Formats: sequence, structure tokens, C-alpha cells
Amino acid sequence: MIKRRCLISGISGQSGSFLAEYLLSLGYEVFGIVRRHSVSENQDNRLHSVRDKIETFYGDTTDPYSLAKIMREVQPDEIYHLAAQSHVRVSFDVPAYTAQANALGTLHMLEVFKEEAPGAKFYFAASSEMFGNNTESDGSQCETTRMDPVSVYGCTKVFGYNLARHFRRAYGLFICNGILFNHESPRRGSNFVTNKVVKAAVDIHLGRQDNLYLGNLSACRDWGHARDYIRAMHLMLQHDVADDYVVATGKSHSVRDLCEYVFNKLEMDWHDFVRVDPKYMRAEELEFLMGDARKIKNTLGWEPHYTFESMLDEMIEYWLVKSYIPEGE
Ligand code: F7E
Repeated sequence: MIKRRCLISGISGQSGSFLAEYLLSLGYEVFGIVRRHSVSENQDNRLHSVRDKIETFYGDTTDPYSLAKIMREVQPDEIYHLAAQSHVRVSFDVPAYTAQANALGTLHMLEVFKEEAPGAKFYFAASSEMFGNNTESDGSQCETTRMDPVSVYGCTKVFGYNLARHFRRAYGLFICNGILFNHESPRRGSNFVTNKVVKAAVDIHLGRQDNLYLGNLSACRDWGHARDYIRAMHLMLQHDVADDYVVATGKSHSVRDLCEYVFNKLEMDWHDFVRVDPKYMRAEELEFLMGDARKIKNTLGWEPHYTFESMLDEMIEYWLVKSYIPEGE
């Protein structure tokens, strides 16, 4: 049987690495685009378990020549475009780079897809950050909620989302937008708030750190597990109609709730250790996210398996175990 071929941009990221493992388990041939990093070990440290089963190419969303060469060579059946400068606060520091990598980068990916592999199906990683502070009357966000982003990152994702819809209509291409809410795991970068809190709480518990400095403790997010969300990406491309879907758990928690749960689990009171440092505040904040994922549940039968609590338990366990393994093992 001929294996289906998939191409993942951002394969070395949290979601890209889970997606690679998942698609291999379904019998796909997996190809990935990796950005050059000065510390080569950091280039694929999330890909250890699949390194000899996948093929990766150096490429960059800001370099359309590299994308065209890869697309021509791989001739994928499915394309998952996940690569981005994905840190919202950092997008205030490096706005032009964020726009080049995320906005122009998505234009490059779509053009190259249209020219080199138009028969493939294309997934674009849109984001709940596109909504900004808009909600429906029940406080949630769904596919039709008005988009009014509050960060450079959010603006770049609206650009990519609109381009994806335009290419779908104009050229009849199969393109889906996954409007994913926050998704986490032990593989999350430790400058995102979930892993930052868990890692610090474990270090405080073990006497290696005294305090944890955070920004806005009142911000609320709908946090799900990345493993659940990559299943949603794949499902979208198996449907016979290309469409846009919100992927979320429907539950929202504040950063304060997050601290309380994690520190309690480690038998500590978060008030004793968490301090606010204005340097982690954002010029404009998105205060509340809670996704309404009824469309993907009803159309594609997707359901999350993890809860906020089981996801955090897994992350706490990961950092506890890792902390007891001596360096180098
Ligand atoms: O912040 C607050 C911060 O950086 C979550 C990305 O995957 O999800 C992610 O973006 C909340 C914010 O994620 C700290 O102000 C407080 O309100 O973990 P985060 P994010 O900005 O929501 C969306 C859906 C994406 O698409 C993005 O790519 O936590 N917060 N204190 C803090 N956040 C950080 N990072 N660090 C703090 O010290």
C-alpha cells in the first residue's frame, strides 16, 4: 500500500513533534521543515523518539525558495503549517520579525502549496489570540466571534487566517483553519505560563528556587492538552469539506487558579512564593478566553481526553521525575 505523505512546518515545536509521532502511528511518511538553530541539539530535541523515522529539511517561512524546493521534493498529500514566532509577549519585542515569519511566512507557504502541490490538503494553525477581547453573550468564543486582536502575534494570525480562506475560495484549494486555544504539555516552552509555573513550583518544592515572578495573574485561558489538539488537526483534513474550526475545552481558568492548583499539588501555598514583576505584563492584554468547540464536536466527533487537572498532573510528574535524574542521563 502506498503510504500517505505529510509535510509539517514547525515539526520541532511542541505540536509539530506530537503530530509527527501521531501521523507515524497512523502509517504516514513524515517530512518536516526545521529552522536552523545555532545550537544544533536544540533543533530537534523534541524529536528524539522519531528521529530515524522522519526526514527533515532546513527551511524557513521567511525564505520562499527553501519552501518551494522542499514542497517540490516531498510532494505531500497533507501539509500542516505550524511554524511561527509563537510567543505573544515576544511579538511586542520583535514585531517585524513576527510579521515576516507568521504573516508573510504563511503567504509564502500558501503560494508554494498552490504552485507545487495543489492537490494536497493544507492545515493552517490559526489561534484564539485572533479574537482579542471579544466574546459571545455567554462569554465564549466560536468560529463567528468578531476578531479584534490585541497583539502583533494576533494580527499576524488574522492575516494568515484570512489568506487561507481567500486561497480556499479563489483557487478551490482544500485549506482548513484550526482556531486552537492554548494547548500545553511537558514539551511546552518554559517561557509560556503553564510550564513556567510547573517547573518553578517543582524547583521551589525541591529547595532550588525561592520565588516565581509572573505578570498578569487575572488573565484567564482555556488550556487543553497538545496531544488532544493534534488529533483535531488531522481530523479536519480527513473531512470531505474544507472548513474552519475552534478547538478548545470549553473551560477557563485564571493564572491565579493555575498557581493554586500546581502549588497545592506540591503541598505549598502559592501566596508564599509567587510575586508580580511588571516586565511580564503585556502592552495590551487578552483577559478572557473560553472556546465553544461545538462545531468540531458535532461535525468531526472530536472530544478532548485530558482535563486541566490531568494535563497539569502530567506536567508536574514530568518535572519531578526529570529533577531526580542526574544530568547527562
Ligand atoms: O500566556 C499570562 C499572560 O504566554 C498565557 C501561545 O501558544 O496561546 C499561547 O499564547 C497568559 C497570558 O500564552 C506570565 O499575560 C502571566 O494572559 O502562556 P502564555 P498566550 O499568550 O495565551 C495562544 C492560543 C497562541 O496562539 C500562542 O501561540 O498568562 N501570564 N504571567 C504570563 N505569561 C507568560 N508567558 N509568562 C508570565 O510570566
